[in-house]
Amino acid sequence: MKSWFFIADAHLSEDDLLRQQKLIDFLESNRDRMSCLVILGDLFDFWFGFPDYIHPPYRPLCETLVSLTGSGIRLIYCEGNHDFSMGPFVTETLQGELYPRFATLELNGQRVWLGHGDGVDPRDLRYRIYRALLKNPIMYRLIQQLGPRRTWKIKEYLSNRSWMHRRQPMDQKIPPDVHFARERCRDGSDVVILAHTHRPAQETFVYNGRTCYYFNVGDWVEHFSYLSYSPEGGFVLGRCDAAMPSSNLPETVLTDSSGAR
Ligand SMILES: [Mn+2]
Repeated sequence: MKSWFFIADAHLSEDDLLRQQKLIDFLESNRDRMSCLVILGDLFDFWFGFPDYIHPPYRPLCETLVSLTGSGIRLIYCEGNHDFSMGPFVTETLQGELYPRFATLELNGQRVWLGHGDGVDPRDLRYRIYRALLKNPIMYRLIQQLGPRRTWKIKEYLSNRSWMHRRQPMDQKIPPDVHFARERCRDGSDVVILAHTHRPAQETFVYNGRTCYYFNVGDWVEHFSYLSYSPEGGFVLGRCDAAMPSSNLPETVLTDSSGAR
């Protein structure tokens, strides 16, 4: 039986050609045993969807994704906090399924809750306001008017705002993402899969004799981690150990390991 693969938070930008190639190599090397690819947001450091426009530095990975779905692999994309208006790019160009907030689906009899994992802390009011202001149809229409060139210029401004990089406080007994996952399990989910913290993680809870799991898929900035699922092997967190493709291009790796982006 083929496997599901879950990845997130590559935050690829114009300078990250080697990391982009490493992700392409990873996807290609697993293509034959992949039935579904789930991307839990922030694949690129900034995305705003324009009709028929793909930011040129992002094209190699986009071509790989098109080729995966073209060969019958299912693609699911949950938007992250760096993804805006992904609509037709995911559903038409990539032929995938888009979930702007979260997805629930059935996987081999288990109820799975999927989401990027931003906004899991109900006390983070500043982030909630930012999200409501930026991620809405009126703002999307205004940005559409600007066109790709001007929008990518303001990207630098946006991605340097602190609220784009809300960090999870580490001093809490139970981190907000774990607390959130436990609540979803209490609501009936068997498995909760998030990203956004950039830290691969795994927790097991038991509710009324029902064993529930929380996985954080980690990132492709520092950990090069992923989650896979097969009916025989269940859920397994993994890391891509392949070396970065060699090139004369300077390598740009973001090194912030302290929290979410
Ligand atoms: Mn994020």
